[in-house]
Amino acid sequence: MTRLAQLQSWVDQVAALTQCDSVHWCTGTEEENRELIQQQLKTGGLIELNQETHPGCYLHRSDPADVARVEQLTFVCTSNKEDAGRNNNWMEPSAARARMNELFSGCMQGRTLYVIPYCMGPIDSPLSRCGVEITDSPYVVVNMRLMTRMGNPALRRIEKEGRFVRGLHSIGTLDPERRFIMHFPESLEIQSFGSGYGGNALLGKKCHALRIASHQARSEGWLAEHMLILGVENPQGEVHYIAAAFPSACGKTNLAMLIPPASYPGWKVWTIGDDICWMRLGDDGRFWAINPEAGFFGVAPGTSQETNANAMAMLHKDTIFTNVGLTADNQPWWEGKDSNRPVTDWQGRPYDPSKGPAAHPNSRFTVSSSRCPSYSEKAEASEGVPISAIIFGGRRERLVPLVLESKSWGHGVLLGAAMASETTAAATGAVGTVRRDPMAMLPFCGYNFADYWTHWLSFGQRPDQLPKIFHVNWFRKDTDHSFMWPGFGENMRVLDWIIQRCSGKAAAVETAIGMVPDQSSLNLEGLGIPTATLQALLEVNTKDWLAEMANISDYLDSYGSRTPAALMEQCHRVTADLS
Ligand code: OXD
Ligand code: MN
Repeated sequence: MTRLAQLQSWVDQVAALTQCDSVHWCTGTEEENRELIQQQLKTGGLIELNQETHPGCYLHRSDPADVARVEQLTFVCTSNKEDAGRNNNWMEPSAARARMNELFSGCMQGRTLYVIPYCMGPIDSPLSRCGVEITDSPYVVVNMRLMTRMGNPALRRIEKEGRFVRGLHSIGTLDPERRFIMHFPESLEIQSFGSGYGGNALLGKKCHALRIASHQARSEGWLAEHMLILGVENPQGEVHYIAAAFPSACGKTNLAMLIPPASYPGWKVWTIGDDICWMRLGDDGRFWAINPEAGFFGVAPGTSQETNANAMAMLHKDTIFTNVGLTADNQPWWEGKDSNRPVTDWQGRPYDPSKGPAAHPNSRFTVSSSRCPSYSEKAEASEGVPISAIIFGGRRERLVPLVLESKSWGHGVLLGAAMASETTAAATGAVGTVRRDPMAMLPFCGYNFADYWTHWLSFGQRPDQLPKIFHVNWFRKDTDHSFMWPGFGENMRVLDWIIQRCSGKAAAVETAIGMVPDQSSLNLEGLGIPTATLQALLEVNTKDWLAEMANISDYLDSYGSRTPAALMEQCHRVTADLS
């Protein structure tokens, strides 16, 4: 129940349409959470894990055909098709509504309808935005409680503001043929049917905090980005905040929780967020950023003591695992975790390596941010944190140097717009093919990319205080297909160079595609990396880059007349400098 008439009447309307058995308004309390977990243990929606080693931890096994985001079934429904852009699937809003109404009609018979009021961002922050998700999935409720500030405090803010994103979700019958994720950014609405997978079902995350929020951010003059936020503290206690965009499953969570190597005594990395960043220009001309989420929905495979000790420390308590394997003593297990042996795979079958991995490659953990040892108290600050540097990055086996600094804001926007990466298991479809993924927002930008680049360029007016923009590539391989850069904690060396560049300290060499480290300015102490490898990591191959720039130019041009001329000019300038 709420005293906000528009919210109450929407809930009543949805209850009538879906013919649910009962309506439950989520309060977000411990007691409610316990009850929902007990109920799912009874129905099999959750499986209890070893409570001695993993108190408060549970496993969810999804339908085997519902394990990732479905980009081909995700739509942005703007009244004008051009406003959605060729980066989105589009459906005319009234046609989309009619289609969804049919699917939602009677779909909650025999089920409880849960109303989840939530706030994206600290509850008292002017940068935060609220939403209400209606769902018939108790798994969604317990995950939303970890991922957002959910329940009574959010409802109070919604009642005060009177404005909220309306998200309607039903798992339906989980039939892939009857599955759609629809966004109506002009009316701040989301409708998702037929999937229980995180990115399709936890509507606060990709649907609200990226697709709807990016659209809203453009009209209100801010940015909603697919970026982690971290703080690097030096031994003098100064902290620089960095926001970094990488496509899904390229190590954002690991970078956000980086532990500096032994060669950085007294340094510390603080985690603000691992996936989404909302930022706006402050009166001081700097970007101030918040993490709209309150939890991590991280990829499990590959997470280990060596790759992410902070994550490992938070995953033995109060965590929901989705689609991981199990050991004989009922502990969660995934490829790369440790030397334990799984006995059951993610589908609950006896583990048989010839049938594939024990954990699904996109298996996940959901856990509250507060459980992370490196979580920064600044993540709760209503004003956010000031951003010194923005990093773009992709997974590229060849061509792209380890690190590159843009020559200007406009050039930095080009670095972001030209991003490309080899695809991963976070979305359905082929894995390992290179695709352009501007600002890592290809699956998430809620409007035409050409307008989005114009919006990014519009901030370039007061360049003195803006963050510097960089591009990194941790994933270069040599001719033997071995990684050339050690990655993980050693990425601290690149962060160090970036921060030094922001403070005007480290040296750099100017190339046509941007500034690269002078070989002596990158701290390689104790790394034992051969000089030839370092040279290869920083090399700019003119012939290959001319081909890359031609490809980038065609890509940007493919967005038609809305592509900003200033961006094409940046592209032509780099090409001319290479020639
Ligand atoms: C995610 C994704 O789940 O990007 O964060 O797919
Ligand atoms: Mn993501």
